[in-house]
Amino acid sequence: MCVKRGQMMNELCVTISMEDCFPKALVVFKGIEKNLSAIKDLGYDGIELALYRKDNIDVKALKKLIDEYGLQIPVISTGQMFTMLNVWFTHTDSKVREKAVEEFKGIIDVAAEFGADINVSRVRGYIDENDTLDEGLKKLTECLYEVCEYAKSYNRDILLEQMNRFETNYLCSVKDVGKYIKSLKIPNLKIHADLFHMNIEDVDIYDTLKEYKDHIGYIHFCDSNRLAPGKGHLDFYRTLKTMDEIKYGGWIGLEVLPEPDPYTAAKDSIDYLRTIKI
Ligand code: LER
Ligand code: MN
Repeated sequence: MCVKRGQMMNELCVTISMEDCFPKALVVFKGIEKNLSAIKDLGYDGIELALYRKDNIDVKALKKLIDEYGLQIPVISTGQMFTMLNVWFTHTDSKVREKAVEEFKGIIDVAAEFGADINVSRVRGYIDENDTLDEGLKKLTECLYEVCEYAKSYNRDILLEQMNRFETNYLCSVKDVGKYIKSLKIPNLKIHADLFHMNIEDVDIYDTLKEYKDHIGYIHFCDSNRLAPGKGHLDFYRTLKTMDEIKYGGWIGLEVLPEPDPYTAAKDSIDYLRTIKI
């Protein structure tokens, strides 16, 4: 559902994780209960929740809380599985890949409770030096088939995030992820675009969004330096205009550095986006 906000038509969520998450987790807020009130007051429609295991949260208690605040959880992200559990989908050891899939399915169970889709970012891993790109992609594909099939039973999408060359060594651009996803033809596997990575890897942000418009399931927003929109050199007017043209009606997730502090970063982000008239 789209909410009309000025002339911007997308719902906004902000990244958050539990207090005892990976210390360097790229989220705006740490600690769920203590931040929901501020997130609601700032005008966000929901939270993107970063988990690494299904038992990181008490589902019943969180459901009650987010209902009380009238917030939603459109996406659960899983990047910390890589750092906290040391498992990933392109690992050369099949036992580790199996463990990654099993843990990921647990997170899908949680996501289904909230009607959330599930992101695959750092948990996709990197192509090992002993594998060719094709061998690495085959490992990823096997895992994705399994988790997409599992998510299908809940009617949820899997969002495969592009990540720049300094964070992984394959599927770095939206174009790469888009071509790969189109070749697989898994209906509930979508592109998760991230403007920070697109700015580094894609030839043209706007043309690429247009080219892969039918496959984009979610978008991370931040500026060129990972700060709040408006603090770097990305053109958010053109980006939002393009999203309007391609009729992207999905969520935008604010994944910005918590600088100078989480509240200010979240406030600066939403305040700036609201000034843009498309
Ligand atoms: C990391 O750069 C990023 O964009 C995250 O969404 C992935 O964990
Ligand atoms: Mn991202």
